[in-house]
Amino acid sequence: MRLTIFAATFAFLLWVTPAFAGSNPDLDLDGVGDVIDNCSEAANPVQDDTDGDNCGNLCDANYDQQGTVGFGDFGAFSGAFGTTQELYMHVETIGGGREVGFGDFGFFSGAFGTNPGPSGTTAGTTACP
Ligand SMILES: [Ca+2]
Ligand SMILES: [Ca+2]
Ligand SMILES: [Ca+2]
Ligand SMILES: [Ca+2]
Repeated sequence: MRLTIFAATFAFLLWVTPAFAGSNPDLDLDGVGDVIDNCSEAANPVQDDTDGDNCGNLCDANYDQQGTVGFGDFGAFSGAFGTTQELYMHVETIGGGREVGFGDFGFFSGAFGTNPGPSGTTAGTTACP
């Protein structure tokens, strides 16, 4: 029974995904169309957005929502290193259960001095342009 439901769900997704993608391009190929993708240039099928600014965790190192990613954000990230706070996880982990680590720091350092995003859901906003 469970296998039947799984097979039916899988078949449905196979059927629905290309149809949806056709009307909504998916630049990062994560299955979430650009206009509803909270990180439109980073594959994040789970769409985690811990601080709720419509900019997904995978492209949002702007924790204080002020300007570009800066020293205030660095202080926050440093304090979260080694903890399990999802806000600071910039490498998607399906199922969770890990700590903020060097992979996340790699993203953070690359994002320093830049704006978060881009997000398909917040075009033109300050928090996630
Ligand atoms: Ca996408
Ligand atoms: Ca994405
Ligand atoms: Ca966010
Ligand atoms: Ca943010």
